[in-house]
Amino acid sequence: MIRRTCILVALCLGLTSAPAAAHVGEQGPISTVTQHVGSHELTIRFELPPFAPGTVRLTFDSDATAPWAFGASVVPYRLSAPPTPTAQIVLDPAAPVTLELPVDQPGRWELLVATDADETVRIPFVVAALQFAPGDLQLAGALGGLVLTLLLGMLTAALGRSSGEWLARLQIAALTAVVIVGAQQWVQRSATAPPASGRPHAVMLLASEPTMPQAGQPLLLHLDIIDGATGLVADDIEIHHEAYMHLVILDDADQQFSHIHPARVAPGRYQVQWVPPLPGTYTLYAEIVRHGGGASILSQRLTVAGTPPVRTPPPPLPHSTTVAAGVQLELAADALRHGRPTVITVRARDAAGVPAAIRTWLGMAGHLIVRSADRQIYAHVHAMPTTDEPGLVRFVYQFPRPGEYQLHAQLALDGGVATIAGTVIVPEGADAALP
Ligand SMILES: [Cu+2]
Repeated sequence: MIRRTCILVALCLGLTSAPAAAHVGEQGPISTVTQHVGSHELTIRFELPPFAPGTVRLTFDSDATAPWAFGASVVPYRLSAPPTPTAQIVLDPAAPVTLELPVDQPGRWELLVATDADETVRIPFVVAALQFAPGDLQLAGALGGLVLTLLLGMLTAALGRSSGEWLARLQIAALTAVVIVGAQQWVQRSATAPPASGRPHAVMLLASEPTMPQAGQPLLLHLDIIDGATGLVADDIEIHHEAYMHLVILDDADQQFSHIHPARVAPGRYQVQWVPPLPGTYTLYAEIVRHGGGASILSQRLTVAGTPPVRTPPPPLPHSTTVAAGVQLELAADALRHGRPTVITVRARDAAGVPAAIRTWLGMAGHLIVRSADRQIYAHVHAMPTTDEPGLVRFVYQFPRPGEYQLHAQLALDGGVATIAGTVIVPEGADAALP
């Protein structure tokens, strides 16, 4: 009889079990996004409610060295900005501000950040709906049944009565149901997500204000991301390494390097203010990740009026330089060989020679940009996750072929982000040593 009960319970549960829910690529309940707004880098940490209605907790921080005021509002996706922002924020240097804003319905929303410069940045986020999967209800029902039958058993024992075989059968059935539904839930939740289907290539359109850039004059760069297959704006750019877009700008003379994060101002549209320091031709490398796709780098060229300087690549490795707060950085590489992994290191020491504290920036200890002198090869390398030495950051990169490369390594110190640049010549032959 008991065996029949168990089989019956198992069959009923098997017939009504639900398929595993598909995972959607949202940014998650807690995320951080960094964008350049006006002339400042603004970092916003999102803490989303588990469901709506609820409140979004936002923490703002910036690299501004003077108090900076802006407005913040949350609106349903693509709705216009309210006439006056919901909250006015004044950010003092090194003093993050936390704010809670209500969201009354599930779905897609946007955080609007409005600055004095008449610029509104829009950052989308998704608030989940409160819902139970059929498996959750089954599990709750089975657990409820088990608790009820156990209570009944205790009650009848307390009254000194015999519960008979029927209660034992009920308890076994409830226990069987809990085990089966629990196992189904575990299998469904631990199942790996199906492989991403990928996305067509994207195209980046570049426009500038003014249209004829001048050295030393502020320039507003407009970067539109277009789906390569349909020509529609690509509004599926995901936050990766705490930004929508990592924009690296290098000039042909190998004298200039910028790493900035354009702000999202409309679906598929990003903008950033930048001051070209010198005349000449620059390459803009925009790194993005589309939902369901991997990282891709889109590039564009930009010419700044005037006579370009003579090409002057940074010094050869190993190379040391002193940055903010007297910290000395040293950029070095082990044996340089093409087609094999090379370890590139940055060592940071304070003025007394003590290893300097290295902070996490954009989700990791350091970033390395590698570009070949002929501009055919470009790479964005991330620091190794762990290091056994304080004040040391390691990168591993495999130079694909011999030749000259320029390296720009960046890490965050207590005084801000520091950059060190150097040049390496990767020789012919597999085992050639550092020159
Ligand atoms: Cu970046």
